Amino acid sequence: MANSKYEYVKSFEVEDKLMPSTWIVLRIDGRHFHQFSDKHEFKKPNDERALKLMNACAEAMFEEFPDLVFSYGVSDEYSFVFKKTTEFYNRRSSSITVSFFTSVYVMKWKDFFPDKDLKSIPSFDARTVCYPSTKIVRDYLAWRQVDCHINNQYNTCFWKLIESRKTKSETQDRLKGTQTQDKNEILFQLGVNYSDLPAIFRKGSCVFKDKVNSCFVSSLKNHILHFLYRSISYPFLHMHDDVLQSNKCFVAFYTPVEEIMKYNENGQPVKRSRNKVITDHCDIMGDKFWQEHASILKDE
Ligand code: DGT
Ligand code: MG
Ligand code: MG
Ligand code: MG
Ligand code: MG
Repeated sequence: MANSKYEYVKSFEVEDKLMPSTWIVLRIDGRHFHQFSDKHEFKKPNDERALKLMNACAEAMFEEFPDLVFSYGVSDEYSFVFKKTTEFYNRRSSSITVSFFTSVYVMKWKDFFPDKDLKSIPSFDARTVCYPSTKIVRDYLAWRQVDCHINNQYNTCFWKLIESRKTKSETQDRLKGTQTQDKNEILFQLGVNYSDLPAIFRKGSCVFKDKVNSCFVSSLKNHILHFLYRSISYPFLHMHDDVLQSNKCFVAFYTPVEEIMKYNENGQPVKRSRNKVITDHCDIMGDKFWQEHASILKDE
C-alpha cells in the first residue's frame, strides 16, 4: 500500500486483543427492549415467538462462526462462548458477531412474526469477557440461568396477579420480600403450577454443537449427476455445464429427489458422526448436563 502523508493517523489505533488461552464470553443484549417489546406487543411475561427468533439468531451464529462451543439465551440477551484457543478475528473484542446477530434478527423477523411489521430498528449491545477456567465459565452460565429463574418467577407472578384484577401497586406490595416458596404458593392459589410452565420460559435456551450419529445418506440426484458426468461426452457437458450445475435438468424427470442410504459389506447402514446444532432448554447449573456433554467445555 502506498504511503501518504495521512498514514500517521494509524499511530492512534490501540491494540484491541483479548487475553490468549482463555474462554471468550460475548454477551449480547437488546437495546431498549422494554420499549421494543411494548411497540411490537410481545406477550407478557414471555413471548414464545420472540424467544424463538432469538434462538434462530443464535443457531445462525453457530453456522457462521465455527469456534463457538456453547450459547445461552434468555429474554433479550444471549451469551456466546468461544473456545479457548480461538484466533477468530485475531481475538479482537470489537468483533463483527453482534452485527451479524442483529442482521439475522431483522432478516428472520417475518419468519416468526408474519403478522407484524418491524416498526423500529432493533439493536444489541455486546460485551466480551475472558474467563481462565472451565469452572468460571460454568459459574457464569449458572449465574445467567439463576437470573432467568428469578426474573421469570417474579414476572409470571406479577402478570398473574394483574390478570386477577389486582392493580400494579397492589401487586408490587404483595410480591415485596417474597421468597421462591412464597411465589410458588401465590401461583398455586392462582391455579398455576410453576413447574408445568414451558421449559423455554423457566430454563432459557441453550444452543450448542453436539456429535450425533447419523446414517450416511447421499442424494439420488448426486448419483445421477456422477453417472452423467462419467457417461456423456465432454463437449456435451461443456456446452450444458450451466444447466447441469444448476440441477435444473433433473427436476423434469426425477421429482421428488430421493435419498439413498449407504451400506457396508455386512449390509449394515454406514454410520458417521457429525456435529449438529442443537437447541434445548437444559439445566446447566447442575453437573448432569456437563457430564453428558463433556466435549463442549473441554480444555485443549
Ligand atoms: P437496555 O438493555 O439497558 O437497553 O434496556 P432494556 O429495556 O432492553 O432492558 P433489559 O435488557 O434489562 O430487559 C429486557 C426488557 O425486554 C424487559 O423490559 C422486558 C423486555 N422483554 C424481553 N423479552 C420479553 C418477552 O418475551 N415479552 C415481553 N413482553 N417483554 C420482553
Ligand atoms: Mg441492560
Ligand atoms: Mg436489553
Ligand atoms: Mg436484557
Ligand atoms: Mg475491510
